[in-house]
Order: sequence, then structure tokens, then C-alpha cells
Amino acid sequence: MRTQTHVEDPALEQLYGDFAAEHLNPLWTQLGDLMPMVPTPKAVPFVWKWSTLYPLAQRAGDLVPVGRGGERRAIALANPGLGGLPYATPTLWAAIQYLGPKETAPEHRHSQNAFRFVVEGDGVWTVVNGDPVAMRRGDLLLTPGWAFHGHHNETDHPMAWIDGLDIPFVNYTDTGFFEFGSDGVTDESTPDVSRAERLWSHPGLRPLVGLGRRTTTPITAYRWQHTDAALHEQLALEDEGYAATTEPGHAAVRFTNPTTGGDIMATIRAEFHRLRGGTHTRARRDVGSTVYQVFDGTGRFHLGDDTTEVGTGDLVVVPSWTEWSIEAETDFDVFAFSDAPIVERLHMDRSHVTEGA
Ligand code: GTQ
Ligand code: FE2
Repeated sequence: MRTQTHVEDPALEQLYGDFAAEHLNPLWTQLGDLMPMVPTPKAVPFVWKWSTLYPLAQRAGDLVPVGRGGERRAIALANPGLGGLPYATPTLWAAIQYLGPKETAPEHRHSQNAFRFVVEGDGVWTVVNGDPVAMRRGDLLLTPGWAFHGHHNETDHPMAWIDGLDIPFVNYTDTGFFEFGSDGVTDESTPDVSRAERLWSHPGLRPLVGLGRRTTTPITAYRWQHTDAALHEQLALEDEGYAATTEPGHAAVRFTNPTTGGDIMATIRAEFHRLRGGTHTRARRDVGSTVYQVFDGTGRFHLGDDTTEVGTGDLVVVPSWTEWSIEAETDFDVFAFSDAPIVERLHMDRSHVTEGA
């Protein structure tokens, strides 16, 4: 079968013209693009340095007010392969958000699921359905779809963090709704611990109120103290000769929904990885896209044939089926989020370990 549309035969040429006029499109001229042998993402592997992002966010803080309409002083990572769209990957939004001293980002809600991850600083409370949640270094804070949320900075110093949302996926599937809420935040109190944590954040214990499976976790904050302890103990147990890590020197946890044991949200997976200095992960490919933010330490990301040095705060995008591995120079902590729940739910998940075993 021929795969070009430039043909000698006038009748065939006429046929292609008539297809176009009727908004019809033959498969045989574009099979390779439509159905490649392996995923061929338009998104490219890319790294944003925190030392670039933070000063730009700071300048936005000086020049751009935060308020109703624009809603958030959030600056999205725009993958250079995605034609200028504000998307880190085809499914994931990642942004740096900056809130100056005493500033408030007004309440709203949307179908899009969101989280915040804090690489430095504190002093902002995100108020989720009226429940104030303190944001501090290392914490993962959740704003599930359709929960009202606003952020307010109680201090006289600015704070920045990263947002992860499923905005691209929701746009692609035309599934999004949005509503404005209160111009301020509905509860300005500043408790250390949110009500959601007081109810839900006791290891292995679930309250007998609110039974039933939920696709989104009822926990609004996963605290650094717990994440750090879990990773620390995995490596300590490995030292003591117990099987506690998936590969040598590599501790890893997934943030989960205590009502299902599954992912925190229907569209986003979040994990935290800790590598001992001098170790590396096995090179592999995975279906679906992932965004990493280095939390602590220095190392290298190998992405396809390229290698990039990374340090605290740097963000790394790994598109679908891109070969990747991490090499830790020092002890290396990295936060990761991905669209794996979508991929797995659709039974499209595949991985290939390309090195070692
Ligand atoms: O903080 O509510 O980066 O609604 C993008 C959309 C943050 C937020 C973003 C949002 C928010
Ligand atoms: Fe929002």
C-alpha cells in the first residue's frame, strides 16, 4: 500500500480532494504518526532550575497583584515540545506559586485536582473547604477537585511552593467546571494541624465516621516529619539486613488514600524517593509522564542521551517512554508526581527496565 497522497492517477487525486472537502481523512497516509510502534511524545525531557524560577516569581510578586479574576500568582512550566501551552506534560500542570507578606489568594473551586509541595519556607495556610492547613518545608498539601480553597500568608516574608494539577487532562477531556468563592479565606485561624489531619492522620487507624471508599484521600496534609521518618527507617532496616528497599540504597514511599490504599487522587500519583549518595536507580522507561522536584542534595538526571546536574528545588520533566535514571552525588531526596493513576486505570501501563535487573 502506498503511503503518499501525491499521486499520478487523477482519479485518486480527485478522491483525496473529495475526502478533504467532506472532512474525511484516510488512515493509510498517516498510520505511522497515528499509531507509532512505541510512544513518541511531543513533550520533551526538560529541567527548570529553582535558581531561575524563584527570582522570576519574586519579580512577579513585586509587579503583579494577586486577586479575584487572575486568582493565583502561579507561573506554569511550559514544556518546549508542547507548542507554548502552559503544560509540563500532556496531562500535568506544574507551577511555582508565590504569595507575598500578608497577601491572600481568594477562594474558588474547580474540577481539577491540585496539590502543593513545599521545598522551602513556611507561613502560608491553605484553607481547604474551610479547614486551614499550614504549609511548611517538605509537606504535601492536597486540594481535591471541587473543594473550595484559598491561600493566605500570615507572615511578613514571602513564600513560594509548587502546584501540581491535572489541568491539561481536564482540558483535553472537556470535563472542567469552576466557581468563585469568598474573596478572603473563610477561616483565618492558623492552627499547626488541620481538622482533616486530626481526624485522619493516625497511622493504620481510620475513624468510623466517613466510612466508604473515596477516590480522593480525606487527608489534606502529608507532613515531612512522617515522610522523612518512613524513608529513614527503610534505609536503617536495609543497613540492619532486612529487605526494606526496592533497590540498594533507594528508599521510596507513595502517598496514599487511607480509605482505599490507592493513590491520593484519581489523576495524580505522588511519591518521595531517597537515594544514598553514590547510588543510582536502574535506567528504565515508563508509560505516562512524571515531574520530579529535587528536595535535598545534588545529583544527575539521565534523560535519554542527555545528563543534567540538579540540586535543591530543580524541576525535571520525564515524558512517556523516555529512558531515565537518577544518580545521587550526595544523599538525594526527590519528590515525584505523575499521571500513573490515569494510565493504570486505563490499563495502558507498561515499564521496561533497560539496565541491570
Ligand atoms: O492555587 O488554586 O497553579 O487554581 C493553578 C490553578 C494554582 C490554586 C495553580 C489553581 C491554583
Ligand atoms: Fe485552585
